Formats: sequence, C-alpha cells, structure tokens
Amino acid sequence: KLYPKKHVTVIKAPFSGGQGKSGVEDGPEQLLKSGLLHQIESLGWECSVADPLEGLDSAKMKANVEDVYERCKRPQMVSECCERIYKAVETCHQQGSFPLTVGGDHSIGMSTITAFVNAHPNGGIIWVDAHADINTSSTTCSGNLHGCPVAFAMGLDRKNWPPQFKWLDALKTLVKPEQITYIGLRDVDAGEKKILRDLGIKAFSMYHVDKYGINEVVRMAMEAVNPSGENPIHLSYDVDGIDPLYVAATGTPVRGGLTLREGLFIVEEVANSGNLAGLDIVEVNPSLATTDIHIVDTVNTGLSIAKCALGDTIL
Ligand code: HAR
Ligand code: MN
Ligand code: MN
Ligand code: MN
Repeated sequence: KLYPKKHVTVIKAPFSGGQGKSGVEDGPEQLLKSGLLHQIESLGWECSVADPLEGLDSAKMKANVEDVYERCKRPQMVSECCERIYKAVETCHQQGSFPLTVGGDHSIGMSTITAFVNAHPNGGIIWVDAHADINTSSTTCSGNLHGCPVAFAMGLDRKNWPPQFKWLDALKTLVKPEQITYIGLRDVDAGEKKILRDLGIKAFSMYHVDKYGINEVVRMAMEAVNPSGENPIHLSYDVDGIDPLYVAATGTPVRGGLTLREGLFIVEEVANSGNLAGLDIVEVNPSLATTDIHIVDTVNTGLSIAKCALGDTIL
C-alpha cells in the first residue's frame, strides 16, 4: 500500500508566472474556501496544508519586465517558485504523505513530476490536458513557461535553458520519455508534435478517446507508463483537459474536450489501481468566469477530481 497512513498534504501553489493572465493564483484559495480540506477529511484522510510560496511578493515578481531570457518569460520567478514547490513535494514523498498540489498554472508540473521520479524512479506519469506542455525554450512561440514544464522535467534542450534553472539542472533523475503519457490532447503545437514523435512519447488525444472509449484509453495509458502494474503513478491534471462546458474558468479553454464523467473516470480508474501516488490540480482561474455559475462549475470539477483520487468509487 502506497499511503497506509492516509495522510494528504495539500500543497498550495498560487502561482501565475508561467502565463500572462492574472487570477489563476487564486485557484488554491478558491478550492480551499469551497471545502477541499473538509472533503478530504470526510473521505477518511488526515490532512495538512503546505504553503511553499508564502512570503514571496508574487505580484512584484510577475511585474518585473526584466525577468526574460530569450523567448522565455519570467524564468527567475518560475524557477524560484518551482524550486520551492519541488521541495514541498519531495518532503511529502519522504514522509509518506500524499502530495496534492493545487495551482496555479501548470508550470509547477515540472516540480511535481521531477519530485515524483526522484522518489519513485520507476514511476509513471499521466498528464491530463488539452495541451502537451512540452515546448522547449527554443520551440515555445508564446514564451509562456506553463507550455513547457514537461520539456524541462525531461531535460530537453537543456543547453538553451534560462540560467536560473540550476536546481532542476542539478537533479539526479529526470523524466524519461517512456515514463509519461497524455490523455485529452487537442491543441498541440507543430514543434510539440515533432518532439512527441521523435521521442516516441505515447499520447491519447480526444481522437483516441472517441475511437476507443475512455475505459480502454485509461487502460492503455496505465499500461504504457506502468507495464508491470506495480509501479506508482502520478496524475498531473490540467482542468482544461475537461470540456469548457464544465470548466469555463481556465486560461486556455479548448472546445471538444473530455466530458465531466470521462475526466473523473480517469482519476477513479488510476486510484482503483492502487498505484496513485500524487495529484496536481491546475489552471483553475476564477477570474476568467463570465458568470458565477462558471466559477461554481470549475471549482466543483476540481473538488470532484480530488474526491475521485482519494475516495472509494465502487459502491
Ligand atoms: N502550447 C501553447 C504554448 O506553449 C499553449 C499551452 C498552454 N496552455 C495551458 N497549458 N493551459 O496546458 O504557449
Ligand atoms: Mn511517494
Ligand atoms: Mn497544462
Ligand atoms: Mn492545458
């Protein structure tokens, strides 16, 4: 059993430096306000909160126009915050507490998945997202680092990394191409497609979800990253993987996504395998809602993802 103590650490990552819009830094507080901790406890887990970005002046860091390196926007801010989040996740793995990292934008995925593979070198990662987030410092068109965390976590294009990423450069273990797979892709840049093909990274787009059904896609995804069935799995969940019908309050919505049930089934099935070792819930941006219903829908989707990860789903 991975977490016999049934202890969760909710790692708050109110971080928005990986993209331009503001509001995504309010994601963690919104989920907590809506009852995340109470929900976790009512599922029978003990719960504590970590706040690794406490004390940083995020607004000031985000406003620093000098924080640019070639194409990459805010490398200093992203690196400094992501290093703190790495350490918080690392501590969870060392202490046997389930790391539930709540964003914030998806840049923080570089921290959660590298902390995961350093604790579990044979672990597998499932990245649920409309986007592949595997642009390198050279291929990114937007310069937004939330489009790049997978590439950084894999050490791709390391020679062109902004010099700030020393902590990442120093890690013993990085993510290998066969350790990660995707579900929900439908907006992948040309440069990213080339990287996925060249490295042979398995990916299940919305086309595959339609063609095979979500049950078979999750089975294939788990088999891809955990062929023995015995290794831990980390789930990095960008809420924009789910259709904007259910998740409107997010920075880069893309039509034609997972239904709410498909999106939750992924989490239930990985949790039912007994191998779920960590979870990120990212890109909840309450300020991008146009009605209050949008906020309620999006935040409730985040809460449901957490519930499926930590609760028994079989009646
Ligand atoms: N691929 C685009 C870029 O690199 C957009 C990706 C960002 N959107 C996200 N990440 N929400 O999943 O800028
Ligand atoms: Mn662990
Ligand atoms: Mn993402
Ligand atoms: Mn996305």
